[in-house]
Order: sequence, then structure tokens, then C-alpha cells
Amino acid sequence: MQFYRDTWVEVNLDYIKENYVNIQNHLQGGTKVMAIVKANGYGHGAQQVAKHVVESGVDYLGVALLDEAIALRSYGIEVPILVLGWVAPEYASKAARYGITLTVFQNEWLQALEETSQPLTLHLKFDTGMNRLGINDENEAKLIINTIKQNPSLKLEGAFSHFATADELDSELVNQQMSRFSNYLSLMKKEGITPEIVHFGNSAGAIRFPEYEQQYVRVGISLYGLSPSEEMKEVLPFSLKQAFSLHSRLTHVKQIGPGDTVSYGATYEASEKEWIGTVPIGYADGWPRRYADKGHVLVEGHYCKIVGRICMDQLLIRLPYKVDVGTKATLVGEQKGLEITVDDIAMQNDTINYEIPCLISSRVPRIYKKNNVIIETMNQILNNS
Ligand code: PMH
Repeated sequence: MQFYRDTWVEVNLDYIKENYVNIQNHLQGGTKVMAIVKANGYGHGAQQVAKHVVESGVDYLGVALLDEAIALRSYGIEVPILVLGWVAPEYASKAARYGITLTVFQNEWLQALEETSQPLTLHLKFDTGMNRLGINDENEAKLIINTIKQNPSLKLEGAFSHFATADELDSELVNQQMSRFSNYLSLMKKEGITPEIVHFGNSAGAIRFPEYEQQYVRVGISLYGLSPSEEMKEVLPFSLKQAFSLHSRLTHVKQIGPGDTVSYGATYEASEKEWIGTVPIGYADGWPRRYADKGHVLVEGHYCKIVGRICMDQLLIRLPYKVDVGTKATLVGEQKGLEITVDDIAMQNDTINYEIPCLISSRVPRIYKKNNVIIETMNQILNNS
């Protein structure tokens, strides 16, 4: 094993495949899953997740940054990759060279393009209500389409939009967005362009509107086995399996007495004789400092309260009894029938599940399991895998 610290993330690749297959089977009319692996695969590891989903049948990937797309190419991923974010026009030729698809929504962007020797594949992004990125004006749409038509090295392959509220069960904006998007698609048709690939749904859209006519849905959070929102848990047509877990091992165990305090600021004071364990994970690993208030860690199948302040590299827990140094401590995951989920951590930190695995820093090695066997480890500190 190529890491020397006692804290690691485990990614269950079988669960990712199961989530993918369930979503794919749920979709109708030939719609396929574009796997979204931006932000290091939502913290799970973009390369390993990409490789695994491609082996499982995914034939299009989505990322946020050109850098993320190039990293996947360098890793040997050959399927089309769409960059969902804005890429400076001076880097478009780089994208073309790597066969990476870019998102376009500004006419000035097209005009700033330098000559490319290879064709550049583009997807038009329409803003239908998110007001983040995208064309939100018909005249701008016409201008862009005409500019693309005049440039033979540009291949307009796709058109897409993004839902702002598909994870809310009762939202008028979803229908408004759908109708605005279909107006834009009609406009494209009138201008003589029918994109090969239309995509709109994120996880929530894919799960709630499987019949919506589109070639792809861009699926992120549910691929990793997490629900797009709490309210959506009630309408999930299949169960999602959380692929992410986070573990550590106790590096020190000691007994303290009444009046003894723990960690910086001496905020926790023992009222009796207590066993305290040191867990080598801290806020520099992305374990939120504010989690100290209510957080627990599982040790030998017991919920152990985090006591005192979370430090940069370590935190302290109260143990039910003396346990050995080296005993496993689970921060996210299961132990003896008890579980701490990503959703539990998110709720206790007043955030969404998306944020939690993304926050676990590159300092924490990732190990990848298939059939309960480790098939790969990734330690970005030593840059090995
Ligand atoms: N498409 C785009 C353009 C996105 O920004 C995202 C997620 C997805 C698809 C996948 O969505 P899902 O994970 O809900 O399936 N983007 C973000 C974001 O910007 N903040 O949180 C999720």
C-alpha cells in the first residue's frame, strides 16, 4: 500500500456501477448517462471513477475545467469529454488537440478564437433560469449560430441547459425552464441546425423526468450514491448506494481524570475518569472544524463523541472503554450495523451532501475496492497510484 498515514477514503466501485446501471435502466427513449466527474469526481477520484464508469458503459464524461479534462486524457480516458464551464478562447486550440468538447454561449468568445488545425467540438449552453452561464437571449443565439456556421473548423455537436430546482418536488421553475429550452431548440431548428446531442437533466432531472426527450442526462451526485436532496429521497425509484466512506486508526489512547481538559482552548473538561482516543484527521484534511460540536466517530461499533476542538491534523474522541492503538475509527461509513452517512455529516454541518466528499482534501489517500478487494490506491501527496 503506497501511503503511510492512518486515514483514508474508501470508494466502493461496485456501488458506483450499480447506481449507474439503475439510473441508466430508469431512463427512457434511449437517453444515456453522461457521468459528471468534475471536482475530482466529487472528491471520489476523477480518474478512477471515469475509468470505471467507462468500463461499465458510459460513453461521455463531463467536467468543469479544461485542466480536469486534460488530466483525464493524460490518464488514458478516450471517450468524449465535455467541459461544462467557461474556458478562455486562447485555450480552445488546446482543447481541440485533446479532442475535448467545449461549452459556448458568447459570440465574442467565438470571435476571439484563433485558427485551430483540428476541428473544435462545441455544445451550446442555454440559460433557461439558472442565470449562471448560458445564452439568455434569442438574438444572441442567432448571432452565435451564424458565427459557428461560418467557421468550418467548428463542429456544433450539442445543446444543453441546466436545472436550478429539479431536486425540489414542487417548483414552477422546472416547467418554465423546460419550455424556454424547447423554444431555443426550435429556434436552432429554424436556423437550420439540429444538434446531435441535447442534454438537460442533472441527477434530479434524470430521476424525476426519465421520459424527457434528450440524448444524455448529466449525472453527478446520484452516481456516487447520494440523493440530490432530502425531499427527493421519498421519490427515488431505486435505492442509491453511497460509494464513499472515510476511516482512520487511533494513534494514541489515554485516560484522563476529572478537571482535565482536551485540545486547544481547553474547551472540553472531563467530569470523571475518561478514555480519550486521538484520531489522525483534522481540518487540513477537510474535516470541518465546526463538526466538533456534535460529531461522532464509530469505534468498535460505538458512537464516540468528538471532544474538544478539531486540530489541523488530529481530533479527539471519548471512548467507551480502553481500546488499542491502531483500532479502526470510521468517520463516514458502517461499523457493526451502525452507520454515519455523508448526509448525516452534511446535515450536522448545515450543508449539502455534495460538499462533504469534495471537501476531503488531496492529503487523504483514496483506496478503490471492487468485490471487497482493493484494486488501486491513490496518494496525491506522493503522487503515486
Ligand atoms: N451539469 C452541470 C452543468 C452541473 O453544474 C452539475 C452539478 C451537474 C450537471 C450534475 O448535477 P448532479 O450532481 O446534481 O447530478 N453542479 C453542481 C454545482 O455547480 N454545485 O453543485 C452541483
